[in-house]
Amino acid sequence: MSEALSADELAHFRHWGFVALRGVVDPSAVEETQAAVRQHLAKQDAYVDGAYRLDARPWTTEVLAHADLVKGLKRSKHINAMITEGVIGYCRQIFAAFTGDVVEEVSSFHDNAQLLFTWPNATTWSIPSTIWHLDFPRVPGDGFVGAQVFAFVEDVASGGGGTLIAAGSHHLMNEDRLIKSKIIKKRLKQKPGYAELLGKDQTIDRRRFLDPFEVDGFTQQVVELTGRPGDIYLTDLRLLHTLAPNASQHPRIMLTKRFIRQSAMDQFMESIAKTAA
Ligand SMILES: O=C(O)CCC(=O)C(=O)O
Ligand SMILES: [Fe+2]
Repeated sequence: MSEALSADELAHFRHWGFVALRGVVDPSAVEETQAAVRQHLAKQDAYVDGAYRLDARPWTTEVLAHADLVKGLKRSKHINAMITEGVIGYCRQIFAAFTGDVVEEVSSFHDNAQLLFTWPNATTWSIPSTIWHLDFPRVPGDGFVGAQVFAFVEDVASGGGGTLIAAGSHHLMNEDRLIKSKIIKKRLKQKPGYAELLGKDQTIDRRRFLDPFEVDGFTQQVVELTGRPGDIYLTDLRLLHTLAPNASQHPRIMLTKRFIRQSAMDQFMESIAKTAA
């Protein structure tokens, strides 16, 4: 069972497109996932005597540094353990708040949660200009398409590779029509703030995007997801987001699952079918 989200938490989600819920995942579920990841890495000599071993792999600054270490966990039910009934309950509350009393069936792209893993791959942390993307198009209707859960399997401190989100971007381009993710990104690039965030100019201080900026009358701000095992973030599936470099001494180990409004999923599938035809 999940506790009721407070009015402040719901208002925060509406305004910024995300809310952090600390320590809400059942510790036994966290332990199950942690144990599965640690055992899997231990088999590859990357977790020894209770600690991750950075010297198990050569240094690289590749974006997906040593992602192969967790490949074998893709279908593990232990990864899904942290998507507890309680966590799903929070998503249902978000759905109810956006869609009225009717909680539409929540569906997801993947049955299993997905592990988000970044081996340390940077000496300094920075906000990238690339790989910013959307997981879902805008669809006709009131705009709401669903929620994404990000959960922490291990500690992720600032600079440690936690996902970066463009908070507030869910307010942009809700035009009661289908707009593909690629087009949304293209249009964002024309807007103040996003032109620089997504642009190639490396001479600017890119930390500036951690401060609020205005686009089309809505406040935007890059937010780095950080937390401890058992913490989660719920995000609006319309948010622009990206991978971050991991400038810490610890692997970044999070997981995610997307919950999609059934009507939005239907519209999305219909658009794909049309494109294919
Ligand atoms: O690895 C990350 O932090 C980004 C993940 C992402 O884009 C997603 O889960 O949709
Ligand atoms: Fe994504």
